[in-house]
Amino acid sequence: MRLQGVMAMAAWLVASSAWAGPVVREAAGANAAAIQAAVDAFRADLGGGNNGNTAGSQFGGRREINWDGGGAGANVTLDPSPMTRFANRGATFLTPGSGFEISGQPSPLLVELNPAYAGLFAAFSAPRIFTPLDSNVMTSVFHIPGNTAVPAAVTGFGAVFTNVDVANATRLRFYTPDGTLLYERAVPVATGDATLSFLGVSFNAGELVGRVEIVTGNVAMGLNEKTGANVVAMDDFIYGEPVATEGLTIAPSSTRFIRTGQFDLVLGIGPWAAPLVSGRIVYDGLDVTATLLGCLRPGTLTGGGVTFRCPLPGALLSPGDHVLQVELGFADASRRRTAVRWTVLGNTEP
Ligand SMILES: [Ca+2]
Repeated sequence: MRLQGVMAMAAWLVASSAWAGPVVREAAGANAAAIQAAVDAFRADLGGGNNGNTAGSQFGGRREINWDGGGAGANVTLDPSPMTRFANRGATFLTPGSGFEISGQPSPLLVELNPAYAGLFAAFSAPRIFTPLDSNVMTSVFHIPGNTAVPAAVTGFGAVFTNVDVANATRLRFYTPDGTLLYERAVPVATGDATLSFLGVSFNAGELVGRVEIVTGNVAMGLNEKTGANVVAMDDFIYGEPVATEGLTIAPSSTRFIRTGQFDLVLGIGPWAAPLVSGRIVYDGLDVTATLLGCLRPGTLTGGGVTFRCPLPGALLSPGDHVLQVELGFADASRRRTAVRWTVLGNTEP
């Protein structure tokens, strides 16, 4: 039985094509119309509707933040880091700076930070925009909507930027749930003032994003723009529905390795409240659940959870990038999902 499982796995490990990679939607230009099609294409890539402020992880769809609550009459809104104002949409924001600002009265486009910013920024969704303060770096971490205690992951993230003048400075960095850099890309430039840029990246081979790092321009807000200095603000955030990663681990974790001998694929599932009713395992975009069920053996109980182990010949992993995602469903309709990205440098020793 186990041998059959390993033989079947040999077929899918070798047959799987290379990592499908990211799906990139990007655009830049003088106004909202210049990026609207890219924004809409990214929403379509994520699939489903906008889940708004609905508590709990929904099946499919996305979340959005346009910063426009309170409308044109709202005053400047300041938040500390971590910023949990949008915890009900499953995202919390961190910065090494002093906090965050959502623009508002007396000057809706951040002009109160520096009078020289008059005419520099534009909103994609009017009237309010967003920035970290005293830093041009921030991070978005994901959790179950309405519950910051349960970490989660998404299938994609995108943001609107305004005044991206300098190439390669403004960037998005996507990290796996276990903390490895999955993908990085610069936001496209639109020369001139009050321009808009959009970058949205989703993943279609099972990759998951536990954290996104955002770099806006090359100086913190408040400084003057001068030769070589580029101040960039943000508008709409759009991201896939956060699904819990809690208590779910895959070993080997995301890493680069040279695989030579036999290795154990180990799935760890922490304690759960309701019976496990479904499971799905995806390798490089292919459903390999049936194959793995023929190989996985229950292992040691760990603090109320359980591990499953499948011994594999290491030579089966072909060189290149590979993604393994595990998703579990429970009788209380909750889900857990996580994924690793393995970069195999070679399958033979010199
Ligand atoms: Ca807005």
